[in-house]
Amino acid sequence: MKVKKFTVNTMAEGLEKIRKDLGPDAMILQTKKTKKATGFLGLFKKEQLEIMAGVDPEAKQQKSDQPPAFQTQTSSSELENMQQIITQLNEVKGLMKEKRNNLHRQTETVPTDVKTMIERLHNMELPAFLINEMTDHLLSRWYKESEQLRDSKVTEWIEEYLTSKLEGISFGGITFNNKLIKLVGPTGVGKTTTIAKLAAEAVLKHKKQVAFITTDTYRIAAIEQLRTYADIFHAPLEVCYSAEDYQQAVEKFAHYDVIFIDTAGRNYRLEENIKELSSVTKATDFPTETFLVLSLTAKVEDMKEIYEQFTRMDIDRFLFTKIDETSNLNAVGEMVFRFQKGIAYMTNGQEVPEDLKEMTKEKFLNIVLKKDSAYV
Ligand SMILES: Nc1nc2c(ncn2[C@@H]2O[C@H](COP(=O)(O)OP(=O)(O)O)[C@@H](O)[C@H]2O)c(=O)[nH]1
Ligand SMILES: [Mg+2]
Repeated sequence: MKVKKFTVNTMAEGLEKIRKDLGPDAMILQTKKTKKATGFLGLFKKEQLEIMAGVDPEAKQQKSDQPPAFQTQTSSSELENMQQIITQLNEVKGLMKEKRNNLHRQTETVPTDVKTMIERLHNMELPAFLINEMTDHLLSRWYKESEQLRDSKVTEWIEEYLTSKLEGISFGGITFNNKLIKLVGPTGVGKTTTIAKLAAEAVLKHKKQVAFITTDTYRIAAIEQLRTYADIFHAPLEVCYSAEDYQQAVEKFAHYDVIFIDTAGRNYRLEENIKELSSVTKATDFPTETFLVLSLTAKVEDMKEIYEQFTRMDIDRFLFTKIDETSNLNAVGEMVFRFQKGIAYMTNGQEVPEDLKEMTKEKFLNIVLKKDSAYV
């Protein structure tokens, strides 16, 4: 048997050393307390532990499946030391508990501010990913600036953050930089009605010459609806059944300032319908702006799905309709922040041309922040 003496300060330290030196099969043979002189001229005596431990290499080979010797050889002084360790551990636990209580007290007193911020964010009913982002941002700003937060300050910080998120996202009405203005979206959202409103704005306000193209050849009534508007503006209309028709019509209207393109509302959950739409209204040499028209009476989950279906059409911006038919505009913020696309217009009624509101970043933020008279 190999035997060794260990002089240590605690039982835990002893067990560690024995295990390291003699391996896991070591047995404690004896423990005793000693006093060691420390300090200046050895005036102070420090209590230490002396542990005799050993290991039998042969026994290890014979009974390799027995539990470690530490568990079987427990002397009374060892028990006493174990008791000491347990007492020490309990002391540490007590300290930790006290610390936890202190921390708890701190969070209780500190953030009425933080509570205000988080409540504000949740009341805004923005998408969860944005609330999480904003909570992190506001908390770190609050820690850094350690400012006494008034409610107005919270609003200011939220506004600043959202404004920074909108950098590079374009809002506002038609610029007339693009000759082709294409409206796509599901059936009945108000594409044709909105085209009439946009054309009125172009003709009456900006004195532009306009022409119309429709690819909605599935319903006679849809063609007649657009023809009525075209007649009012003394503008030409071409009905296109194929990609060739479409190319020819665009070339025919090349000298007009703006060509409005109305598209069919079909079941866009069917991918082939989107494929067909994109192949008929293929890119031309003229710059085109494509608006995805969405009705605010739809559920936001459906809007997200529609957006995904229409990505093939290279959506530039949103155009939201029927704000007059809902009191819940949460979808507006959700769609813009999620898909990083701005809004050109919102429409708030069936009247042509008046029920059309151009959307600026400021107006959009007012909607998100739920300020009064946000969209007028
Ligand atoms: N309340 C309300 N109705 C609208 C608005 N825009 C369009 N509509 C109506 O929605 C219906 C469908 O419009 P239409 O332009 O034919 O939709 P399209 O199928 O997308 O071309 C019509 O009755 C429109 O008058 C709006 O902003 N508010
Ligand atoms: Mg239509």
